[in-house]
Amino acid sequence: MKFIDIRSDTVTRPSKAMLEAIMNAKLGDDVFGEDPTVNELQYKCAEITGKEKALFVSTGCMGNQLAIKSHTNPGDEVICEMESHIFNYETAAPAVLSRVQLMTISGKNGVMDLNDIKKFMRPKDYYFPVSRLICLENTHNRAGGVIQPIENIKEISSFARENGIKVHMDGARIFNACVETGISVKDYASYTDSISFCFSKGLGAPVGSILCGDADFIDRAHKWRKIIGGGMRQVGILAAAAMYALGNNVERLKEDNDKAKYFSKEIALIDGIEVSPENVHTNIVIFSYSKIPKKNYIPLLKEKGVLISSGSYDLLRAVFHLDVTMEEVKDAVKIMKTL
Ligand code: TLP
Repeated sequence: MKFIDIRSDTVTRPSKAMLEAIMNAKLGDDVFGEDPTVNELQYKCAEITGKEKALFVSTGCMGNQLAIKSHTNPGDEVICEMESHIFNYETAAPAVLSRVQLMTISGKNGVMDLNDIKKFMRPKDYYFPVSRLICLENTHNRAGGVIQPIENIKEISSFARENGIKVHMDGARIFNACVETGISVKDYASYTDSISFCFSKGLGAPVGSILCGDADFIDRAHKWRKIIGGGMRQVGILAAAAMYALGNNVERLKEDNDKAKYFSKEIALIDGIEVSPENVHTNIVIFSYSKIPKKNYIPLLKEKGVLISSGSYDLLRAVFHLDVTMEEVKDAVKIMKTL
């Protein structure tokens, strides 16, 4: 059976054209800094984000964790949103790798209020940890692909700058926000000290993420990447897929956002489904279903050929990407309506 797989935008397979780009990649040993395709990708991403340097990393988690490691000292505190990926899905890596403490702030639909950040900032006294870094997630995964409002980012950023605090943006799906708002990655990144984004989600590459920031920061991250065993050799084969993705798969993300919006409006009509189509900004739909418990509903849909994922708590999640057509989205809706 061919499944309609809307568990995540990480499930995409490289297209034929992407595989050709991989086949034709010029390669070298990246631990010696000699892989021309990796170097090209890193230059390009530094340019896209308006940062001095970029570092190709294997995963979004690695990008976030190297950012935390390179911005902080052990014993510091890192402010992030309660539902953020860094807090929920990165296996307590900030505690393990950076030996920092996370201060989580409950946002509204994933968006932290500056007043809350101010409230939870540590006063400067020796018995408090140092509030060192604020992490923003754009788009916000568990909130359902919510775009961080630019005004809010600006406010948080200027407060952080006034107080000597660094800002990192987990921009795993930043391009899904850009195609929707018309705001460039460079604009978003101008309010942050570092930004990471993924090639292996909506952009359709099989592996890879990038971390961007100033030269000193990236040099530190480079060293830490080696320490944790993330130095890769002829990794231009992956960088080539990422280059292809940047050249061909950015603008089309709008289609994925549109599929999610269509899906949310249609399933909103199903008795028992609770979803807020007005909160579907990009390619993720978070919803709940009161008629069938989630532990039964997910396998039941699978039997009918639709794969969705479990969201947080009692919630369900569907994510739209380049390997699911609008026809398949319509079919998924039909199946859900008949159930
Ligand atoms: N998200 C995955 C799962 O880990 C939940 C998904 O299916 O959505 N930041 C954000 C906002 C993410 O959503 C993810 C992955 C990451 C970082 C980590 O990326 P990877 O999986 O490449 O380490």
